[in-house]
Amino acid sequence: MNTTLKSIKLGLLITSLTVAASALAADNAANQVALDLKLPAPAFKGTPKDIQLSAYVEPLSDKPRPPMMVPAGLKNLAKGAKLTASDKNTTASSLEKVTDGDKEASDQSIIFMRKGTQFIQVDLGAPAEIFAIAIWHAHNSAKVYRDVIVQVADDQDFLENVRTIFNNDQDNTSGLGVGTNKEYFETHEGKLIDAKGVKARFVRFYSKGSTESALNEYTEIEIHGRPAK
Ligand SMILES: [Ca+2]
Ligand SMILES: [Ca+2]
Repeated sequence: MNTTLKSIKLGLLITSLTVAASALAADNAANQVALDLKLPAPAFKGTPKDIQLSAYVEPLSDKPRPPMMVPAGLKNLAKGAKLTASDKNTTASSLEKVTDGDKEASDQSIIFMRKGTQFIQVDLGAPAEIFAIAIWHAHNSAKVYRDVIVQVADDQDFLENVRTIFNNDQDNTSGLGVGTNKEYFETHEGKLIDAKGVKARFVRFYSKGSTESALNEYTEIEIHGRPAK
């Protein structure tokens, strides 16, 4: 084979590979849908009252959040998953409220955990691909939660293959590493985190009180994903 023929063949090969790759990308994009997130009614309006904020709080937006694109056919895997908490006074029946679908701002929709860094842990029962995580701590008033950290792991003790999906503990007061994500105001939209298809069975949701109280509040947690292949 002469050199010209070789380079023509190579050129054709590269062209067909490029065509195949862009067809695959188009196919993946075609299977993406906007995440279907059911939002509760907003409970407060307007500018937050005068509260002590850190230098890294996202300003409160007055526009709806743009939709997140995710693969079609995801389910909220947190629904019916086994829940545990670092605060051993948290009863099973109160933990159930975190995945009961009620995201309202009323007192009976919110559960409390003691002060300090506390977590709720979700056992999905089997490894899953996780694309979107939504958290509502409590949106009954304008407040900012401290040390919001979301980690996933392969084991319940969080020793194996621990990955941090979100961390806004920028001064590392919870000791899980310095976070680079921003603090944010709790609203009826909750916090939506892009988990990018991470594969894990266990998910932990940390917090360390808010600008309103040292206690930790939770209203609802959603984990949108699908069984891992
Ligand atoms: Ca709930
Ligand atoms: Ca902190």
